[in-house]
Amino acid sequence: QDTFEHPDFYQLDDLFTEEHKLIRSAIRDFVKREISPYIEDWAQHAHFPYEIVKKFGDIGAFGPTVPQEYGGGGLDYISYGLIMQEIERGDSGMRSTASVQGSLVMYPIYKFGSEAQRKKYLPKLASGEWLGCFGLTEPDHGSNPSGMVTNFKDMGDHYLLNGAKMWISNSPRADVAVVWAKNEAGRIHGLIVERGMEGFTTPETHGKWSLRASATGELVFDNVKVPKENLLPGKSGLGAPMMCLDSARYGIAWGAIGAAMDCYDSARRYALEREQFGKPIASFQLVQKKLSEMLTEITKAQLLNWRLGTLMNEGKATTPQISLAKRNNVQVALEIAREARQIHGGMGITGEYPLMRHMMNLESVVTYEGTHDIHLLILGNQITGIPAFV
Ligand code: TGC
Ligand code: FAD
Repeated sequence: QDTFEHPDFYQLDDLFTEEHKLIRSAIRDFVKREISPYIEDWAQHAHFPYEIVKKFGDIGAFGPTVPQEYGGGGLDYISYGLIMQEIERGDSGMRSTASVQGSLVMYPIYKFGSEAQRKKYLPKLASGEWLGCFGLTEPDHGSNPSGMVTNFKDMGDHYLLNGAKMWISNSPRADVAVVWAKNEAGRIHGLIVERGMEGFTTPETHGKWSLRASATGELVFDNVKVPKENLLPGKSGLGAPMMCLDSARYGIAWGAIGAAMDCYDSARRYALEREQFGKPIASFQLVQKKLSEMLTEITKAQLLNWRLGTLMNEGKATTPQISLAKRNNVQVALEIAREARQIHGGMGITGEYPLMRHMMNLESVVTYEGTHDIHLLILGNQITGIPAFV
């Protein structure tokens, strides 16, 4: 029985509009109905529930900030954040499916695509008829995507694409891939690659202990002929994929706190019910310390998210501000998951409770979309003006 209650210690609900609260409750109900009853089983069996894609489309979880004329929700960034928060309360892997589709596939097509590309792809991606993925990371270039070797040559009437991408969420089931590759001059461009193009394969990555309900894989391009109209014309250079990452990292800052809230809620209930030494374990100071620190960190992160959301709405949020929120919120969520796991004692390692799953998922979340340390260096660069990446 999913009886989740979200902590709202600083009455943040007063800052949300009625529409925000309606959206949050619709997604929360969806997660209660369509994800929470099944997620442990999917994760235990490393099963990606493909049918969720269409359901996410129906509930408006794909591309909430994309204008309605292209099938998106036409909503603001607080709504987007709340949607990610509620989905990740269910599972980080499910949020990955939604945030890749919205921020990393629909966003670049909307932002950098031609009108014909927008009309062709966005409505089908928004409805969940098509699933998309985003190929930036390569086997030898993760934190340093500008070193990528995937490349395309101009063959006159088409481009010839070669190379490989690794660790790509949704790839094994994706119909469409937004792929970042270098042209003959070494300039990065985005290309839309479709399943079925000759020489394009998407082998699945097995054996993950994290994001087990999300499908992860490679993208392999062996002389793939990409039609010229599939190049995203609006922007080139590393800045183009980085702009997509700004949007996705923002969603993760909210999502991670959804996972943290789920862990806190479970720990609070368990501590009140579980008795040792003749008393509820919630009566012991050390358990109260853990719960108090969890609530403190969740509250700080909620305030950070809300303010960042208002800056996003005004078009004023900067990359370092987004880095600070992604880095902080994922790290506190990971710590909360570990502490909540301890409060559950031995029960915490089982699938009866969500702790271990959230904890293992968050190990990916702290790594993808820029590792914890890369975000620290983005902040260091902002503070000092000296990039310490190289
Ligand atoms: P740097 O020299 O800083 O910048 C190169 C060019 O890019 C421009 N730029 C941006 N433009 C717009 N928005 C941004 N946020 C931008 N960031 C950079 C910059 O102005 C410059 O332009 P120009 O015209 O001067 O050339 O680049 P760098 O090579 O030194 O790299 C900086 C660094 C390390 C911070 C960056 O590469 C980085 O963030 N690395 C981490 C890689 C990463 O986050 N990968 C994520 C892959 S996708 C993923 O993980 C999806 S998981 C999805 C899920 O399942 O949820
Ligand atoms: P590396 O870059 O090799 O880093 C290894 C370690 O070295 C890290 O601790 C890092 O912080 C540290 N390090 C690297 N450089 C520096 C430096 N300059 N200073 C200090 N420390 C440094 N990518 C996509 O493009 N699309 C996706 O959909 C996608 N989905 C993913 C799903 C999952 C489950 C995972 C695990 C990853 C996914 N990724 C995706 C890739 C992800 O973005 C990369 O894993 C991440 O950017 C880190 O790259 P890497 O794994 O190659 O680690």
